[in-house]
Amino acid sequence: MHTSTMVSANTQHFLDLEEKYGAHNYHPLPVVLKKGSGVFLWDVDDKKYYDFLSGYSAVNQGHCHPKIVATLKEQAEILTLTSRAFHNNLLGEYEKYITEYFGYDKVLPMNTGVEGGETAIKLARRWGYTVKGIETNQAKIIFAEGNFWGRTMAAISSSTDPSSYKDFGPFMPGFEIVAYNDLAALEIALQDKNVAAFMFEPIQGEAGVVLPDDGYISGVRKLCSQYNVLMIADEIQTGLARTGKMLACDHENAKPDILILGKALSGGTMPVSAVLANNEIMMTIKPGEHGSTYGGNPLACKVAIAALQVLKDENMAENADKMGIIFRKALADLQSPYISVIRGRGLLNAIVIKHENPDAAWDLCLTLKENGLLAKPTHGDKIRFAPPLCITESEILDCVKIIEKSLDCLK
Ligand code: PXG
Repeated sequence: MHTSTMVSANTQHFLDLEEKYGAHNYHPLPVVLKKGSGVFLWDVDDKKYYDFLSGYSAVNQGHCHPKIVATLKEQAEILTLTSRAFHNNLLGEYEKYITEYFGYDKVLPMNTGVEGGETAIKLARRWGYTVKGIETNQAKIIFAEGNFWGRTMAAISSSTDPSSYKDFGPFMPGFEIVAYNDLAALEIALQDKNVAAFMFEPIQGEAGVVLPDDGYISGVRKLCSQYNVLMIADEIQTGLARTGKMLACDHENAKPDILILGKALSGGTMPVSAVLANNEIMMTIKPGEHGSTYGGNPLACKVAIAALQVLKDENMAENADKMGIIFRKALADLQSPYISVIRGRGLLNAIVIKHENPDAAWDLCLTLKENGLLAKPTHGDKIRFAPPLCITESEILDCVKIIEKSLDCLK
């Protein structure tokens, strides 16, 4: 078994630049990419790979989708940013499009996913004070254990992962944690009259693609309604067709009070996030009380419409559902002694590696890379498999062959 791979002098040049001049806040696989198209990526030595990460689900539509890129190029030559000090001719059109697409009264446009989370929490607190009647500064937001929604101070304040929060305190008050996939624990927490919202991922992505039991999402919906608490769904990684439905909450016909989207909202071309809610919630925030320089910029608006349209036009949710079933079955058929768990929904999947070597998942990812497939471990022994949603059946089966061949490195 090998723990490192040889890289070309060309690749090493780029690794050295990042090592010397960039902060060391990531530990990437030693591959330097320069081109992408659909499910494929190419490195600086022109080696071709299947992308099984999709930019953490930002590239659901496939790399450099021609319709999204054409829209981006076209709008980039006309108008890119006005700030919200003025109106622009695309914001309203986009707001109408996305609210009708998901069935909400209003949208608040932001950029990154974590800003979407911050926005949802501000909305929930404001609603808690002005609609639910929570006493000033007493509002609580409940989060699920194992949650991940980004790296800001608020996001790490709700984290239960020491690598996110350690030595970054003090933390945001008013956040509480309940076990994930535990409706009884949630019900106890929601009885507190100061609780404004429960914010959760319908499938926990970073925690290692952790699926709740059937009935959890609809159970959350029911409890939130019963105790007059807002249900906030962080669908930044699970949404936009990734799990085989437009939203992961759709699997249980549960409609969140606040929906957060990001990542694939631009098909991987630029940071675009959105928070959707009905008037009772959204209208609690008044002019000047929230915003962002780039939020709602005309380039993002035009690109987001194209990215959402592509998901529908190309039946990406349906394809994710079908390909996911084929993928998990083909993986199970391998009967590998090194895979202890195969789980997922649609094309958000993970395997758990069983091996005495704690670096086995990392080693396997290096071998997968050598064999032309890019994936990355999450939390040590788990590997996420999440290709772009345009992948075909023959490509999926080709990838399972690569995985089968690569597993030999663990012998
Ligand atoms: N919510 C969920 C469920 C996520 O997976 C975010 C919010 C934050 O999105 P932004 O756009 O602010 O990164 C995520 C992000 C990384 C990384 O290091 C990010 C994610 C997953 C793995 C790695 O950038 N998801």
